Amino acid sequence: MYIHINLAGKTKNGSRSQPMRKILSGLRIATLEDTGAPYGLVENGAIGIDGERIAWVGQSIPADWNDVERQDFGGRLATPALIDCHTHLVFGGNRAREFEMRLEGATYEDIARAGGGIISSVKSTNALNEEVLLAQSLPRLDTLLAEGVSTVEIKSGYGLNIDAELKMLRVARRLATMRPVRILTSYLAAHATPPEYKGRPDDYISEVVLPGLDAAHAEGLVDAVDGFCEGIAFSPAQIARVFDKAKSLGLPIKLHAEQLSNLGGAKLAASYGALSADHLEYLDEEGARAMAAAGTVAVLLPGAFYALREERAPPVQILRDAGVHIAVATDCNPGTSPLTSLLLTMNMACTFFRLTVEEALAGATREAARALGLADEMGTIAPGKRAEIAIWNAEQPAELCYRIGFNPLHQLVLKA
Ligand code: DI6
Ligand code: FE
Repeated sequence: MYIHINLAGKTKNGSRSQPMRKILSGLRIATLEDTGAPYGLVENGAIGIDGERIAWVGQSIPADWNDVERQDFGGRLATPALIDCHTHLVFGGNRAREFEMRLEGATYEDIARAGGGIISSVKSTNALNEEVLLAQSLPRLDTLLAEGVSTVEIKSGYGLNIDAELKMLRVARRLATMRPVRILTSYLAAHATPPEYKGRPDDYISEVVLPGLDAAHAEGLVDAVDGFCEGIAFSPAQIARVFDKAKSLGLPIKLHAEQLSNLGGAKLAASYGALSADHLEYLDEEGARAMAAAGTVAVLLPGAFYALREERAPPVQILRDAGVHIAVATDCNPGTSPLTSLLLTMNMACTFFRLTVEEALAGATREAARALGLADEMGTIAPGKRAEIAIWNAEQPAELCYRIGFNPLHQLVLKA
C-alpha cells in the first residue's frame, strides 16, 4: 500500500486493492544521480513505481505502463525523500536553562565540566519510563517527518548504564512502528563518563560500554556503534576499545570527531572503515585524506555549530579536494542542537559552511544514505532504489535551501 503524507503530517493509507504499479507524472525530478545535469535533473519527467521500488525515471512512459494509474503533480519538484543521518532525538526533558547560562557567558565545556551538559540529560532521561520517553520523543520525530523525511538515525547515549542505554534503543525501535519511517539505531554509550565512574573512563568502558553493547546487540537493538572522541569525552585509545568490540560483532561504526579540538578521531574512525565521521570542525588534511581513502562520509552538523556559536567551520574545501563525500544532518539533541528541521539544517549548511545547494541537498539524501550504509537502497531517484520520494511546492532545488522556517512539502510518497 502506498502512504501519502501531506503537510499536516496526516497519513492516508491506500486500500489493499491498490495496484502494485503507479506513475507519478508532471514532475521536475532532481534525481541526484550523476547524469551530467545539475542535480541530475529530469525536466517534465515521470517516475514509475513497481511495488516498493522505482522501476523507471524519464520523460516518456514505457508502452507496457500505458494503463497504469497516474498521479499528476503539475510541474512540481521531486527529490529523494530526505534522510536525517545523525540525531539524538530520544531523550528526556530539555536544557533550556543551559541556553540561558550560555547567554550569561558560560561555555558548553564549562557547563559540561560542572556536571551539566550531557549528564543533565542523562538524569532527565533516566527518570522516565519507556512509555514517557517514547511520548516525549515522538513530537520531535513528527516534526522531522513533516518535512519529507523517510529515514532517521537515532543514537543512545543519554542512559550511560546498560539498562538505560537499552531502554533508549528500544524506544528508537518502537518509534519506527508508530510512524511510516525507517529508523536506524546507533549505540553511543561512549558519549560521556557518568558521575559514578568519574575519573575512571576505562572502567566505564570495561564495565558498561562493552557489555552493554553485547546485550544491546543480542536484543537486535544496534545498527551501528558510535562514540564521542573529545577532551570532555573519550580519547582515541578509549574509542578504539569500543570499535574493536563493534568489529568483533560485525557492526559498522561512526564517530563524533574533531568537534571542539583535533584528537585525530577521524583518522582513527577511517582506520576502522567507519561509515562516517561527524562534526569535523577541527579536521586537518591528514584526517580528510584518511577519510577519503576509507570511503568514510563527513557528516556536517551546522545546528551544533550555530547553537554553540562556534567560529571554526569544518574545512569544506579540504573535504572537497580530498574527495570525501559530505552529508548534513540535524544532530537533534537537547544540548548543542535542539533542531528538528532538516530543511533549516540545509540552509545553515549553505549559509555557514558555504555548501552549494546541490551539496546540501545531496547531503540530506544521497550522502546521508551513504553515511548509513544504505547508498544502494535509497538517496537518489533511480531504477532499483526504494520508492521514497518527496514532492515539493517548489520549482527549483534552491528553494528548499534558501527559505528559512518554511515547509514547502506537498507530499511524501512512500511504499510501506
Ligand atoms: N556531540 C554533540 O554535539 C552532542 N553529543 C555529542 O557527542 C551533544 C550532546 C549534548 O550536549 O547533550
Ligand atoms: Fe551528535
